[in-house]
This record gives sequence, structure tokens and C-alpha cells, in this order.
Amino acid sequence: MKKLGIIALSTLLSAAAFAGKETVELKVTDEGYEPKAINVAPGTDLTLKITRTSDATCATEIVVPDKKINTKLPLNKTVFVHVGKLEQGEVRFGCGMNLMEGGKIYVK
Ligand SMILES: [Cu+2]
Repeated sequence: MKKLGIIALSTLLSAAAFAGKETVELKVTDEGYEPKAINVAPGTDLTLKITRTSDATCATEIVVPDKKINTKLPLNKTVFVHVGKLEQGEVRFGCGMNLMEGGKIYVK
């Protein structure tokens, strides 16, 4: 029993200290970016797996100003965009028109 408790505690501690790598799926549909809210823990090294399946919106690229990312999203092709390590806070993403169409990554 005691051993089990120690393992559980160390797992919990390492999860808090090293949020680690995470890949989140994002789509661009007739509704724009989906989902519009992405939630990750502070310290997460985030990669977005993005597939644009619609030509109906202006979102033909993804722009993340805080990370100096501006990547084209070809129709019906999956693109991996490495966002990088995230500090606590909010990170906006969206289209090339000043993120008029877009969403937010909530890091908390
Ligand atoms: Cu736009």
C-alpha cells in the first residue's frame, strides 16, 4: 500500500513539473477555426494538428502573433504547427487579417 502511494505521488509531481508535449487537433470548417478555445497546462510544449476542410472563410493560414507563427493551411491537408512552450495566460490565434477569424489558447 505504501509503495503504491509513493508512485501515485511521484506521478502527480512530475505531471505538475513537466507538463510535456501535447498535440491538439484543430480544424478549419465553414465555421472558421474549431475549436475556438484550446486549454492546456502551463509549461506545455504545444503542437497543433490542423486540417482546413473549407474554403468558405478567410482562414487560409494560422497566425499566432505571440509566437511569430504564420503558416499556410492548404485545403484538405493536415499541417503540424509547433507552437512551442506556453506560459500561463492566453494566446490568440487566427487568420492573417488581424485574427478577425480566430480563437484562443488558454494556458492555466
Ligand atoms: Cu480573416
